[in-house]
Amino acid sequence: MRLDVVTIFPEYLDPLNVSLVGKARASGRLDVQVHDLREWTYDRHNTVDDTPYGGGPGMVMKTGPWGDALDSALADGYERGFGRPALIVPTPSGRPFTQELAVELSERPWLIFAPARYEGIDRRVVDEYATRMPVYEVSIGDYVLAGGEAAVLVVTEAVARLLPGVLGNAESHRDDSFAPGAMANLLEGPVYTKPPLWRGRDIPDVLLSGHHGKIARWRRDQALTRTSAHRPDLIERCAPAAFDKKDREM
Ligand code: 6GU
Repeated sequence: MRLDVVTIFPEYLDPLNVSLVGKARASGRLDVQVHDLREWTYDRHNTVDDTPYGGGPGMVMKTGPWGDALDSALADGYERGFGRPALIVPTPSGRPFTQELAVELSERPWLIFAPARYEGIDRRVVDEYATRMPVYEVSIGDYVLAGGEAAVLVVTEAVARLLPGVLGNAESHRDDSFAPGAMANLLEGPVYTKPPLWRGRDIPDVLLSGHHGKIARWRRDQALTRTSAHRPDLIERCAPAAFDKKDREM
């Protein structure tokens, strides 16, 4: 998969060299190209923003640098044969970024991120590229960040770990909170490892019992308890058939 990121803060994307995403790049499963938006400015001050039409506070990112930067990234990716690109625009007014969307994006060959600073990018940029490729405007939660770069890191990590060969063990996806299956829409419960006793705290007996059926049931109960406490909205979304008599007695 190829990722392009166009930003006025290229150093903000340095974490893409680290850990899982860094290893995916090193192994050739992920090609990441970070571009400095200011390379597509032609005035003495490398201006990327201007005052909003209609008035109001803040600044709006200008069409010119974005158009030239995106065209350049597109020309390079097409030349190298990456296939059909999709444009990802992180914005608090986007659709919620979910595991389902992460899976959809992970199946694409080429993602181009356009993280904005200030009050956002002139709308004509998104409208222009939407005539040429799918555009995803995504929000990573109900709070406001100073810019979209942190969201690029979030989306990239969620997507990269789904790429074939990036997580060592394919089973690692299976129990993910939000993964499809029997535990669909439930949050993961607690986990434990050695030593068996730490500061007077021991391990739940069932996990030492070797009884796989009981362990699976206990994990499901823990997931249900945790989900009820932290995300009751997720329980509402479960099919009634997902629960049995024992659940209803909890
Ligand atoms: Cl994607 N961008 C910004 N600036 N703020 C956000 C966001 C994105 N998602 C939640 N808040």
